[in-house]
Amino acid sequence: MAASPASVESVIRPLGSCLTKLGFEVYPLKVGWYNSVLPPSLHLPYPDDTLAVVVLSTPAMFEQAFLPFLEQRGIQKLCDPVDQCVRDCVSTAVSQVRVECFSELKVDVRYDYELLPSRKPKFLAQTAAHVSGAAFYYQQSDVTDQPWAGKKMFGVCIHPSFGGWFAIRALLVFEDVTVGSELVQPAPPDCVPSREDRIKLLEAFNFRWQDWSYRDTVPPAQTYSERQKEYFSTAPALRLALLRTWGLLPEEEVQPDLSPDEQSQANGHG
Ligand code: B12
Repeated sequence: MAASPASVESVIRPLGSCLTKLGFEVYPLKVGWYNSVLPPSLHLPYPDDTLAVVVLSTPAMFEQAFLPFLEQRGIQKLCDPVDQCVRDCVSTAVSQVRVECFSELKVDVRYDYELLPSRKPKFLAQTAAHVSGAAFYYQQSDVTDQPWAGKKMFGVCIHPSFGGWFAIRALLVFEDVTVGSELVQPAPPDCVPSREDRIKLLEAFNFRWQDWSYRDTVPPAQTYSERQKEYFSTAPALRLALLRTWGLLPEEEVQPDLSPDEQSQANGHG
């Protein structure tokens, strides 16, 4: 393989400095950490020592990035507004890395809502968060002597500072950046160590996710603001109307510019 054009530090520093002030967090990982827990059909098609970065949105993203984005940029009507904002922030940050680091840097950016032609997610966000050390992924298999008798329970990541008040937005693979021994895999903090609490968490996430209670599994340093809660508990189809009632979406700024691909990207994940 050709020599790396950039070091881990030279990528992470500009990426972090752009995204942190907008309410995101970035965590580096090696592709091999991710691939080693997944079947080949879900592997990222890069060598194990390739640098990747997982991007999380914290509660502050809504006020620090999303509301200003609505005021400063026109949004496309049928494309999810938060997804548009995240794309804008991530693209700007990647451009900054290219400016500071290496203009030809190849970056494969994968968003949480994107699917492969096989209809599988482009990356498994929770697995990426766990292997990078960002947030422990509590899965059904992490509960001994399960009470659910054959039922499939979806797993959930818990962040040590924000509990469940965050989302996993993107995975960036820096295709030509090779990581050496300077990056040691951190274990994600196990904030829900007991069997009883893990059962409560998985039941809250699977049976009552709309009441937000799973998000308070650990005392959070910050939660979503009332405005952000109202936004994410509004059905996606009604969110533009809500933004208009807040005076954040003047009619004339809405651009009805839709490709079928963009239309299919709308989702409700907050
Ligand atoms: C499809 C999807 C859904 C579907 C199906 C859910 C599911 N988990 O399959 C539906 C529509 C039901 C759904 C609902 C919700 N979702 Co959803 N969803 C997704 C999405 C897009 C893909 C998940 C997926 O298909 N995974 C595939 C399955 C097979 O993966 P898996 O079960 O993890 O299995 C793998 C691991 O076990 C791994 N593995 C094996 N061994 C080991 C060992 C270790 C150590 C590790 C780490 C991994 C590992 O291998 C398996 C694959 O072979 C993700 C975003 C993304 N791109 O990942 C969001 C995501 C999981 N959803 C999320 C949320 C919040 C929700 C909702 C609360 C909705 C909302 N409004 O926010 C609800 C709640 C769930 C419920 N009670 O219904 C968040 C979860 C955040 C968190 N804290 O964990 C995510 C990550 C989106 C985000 N942007 O943050 N969702």
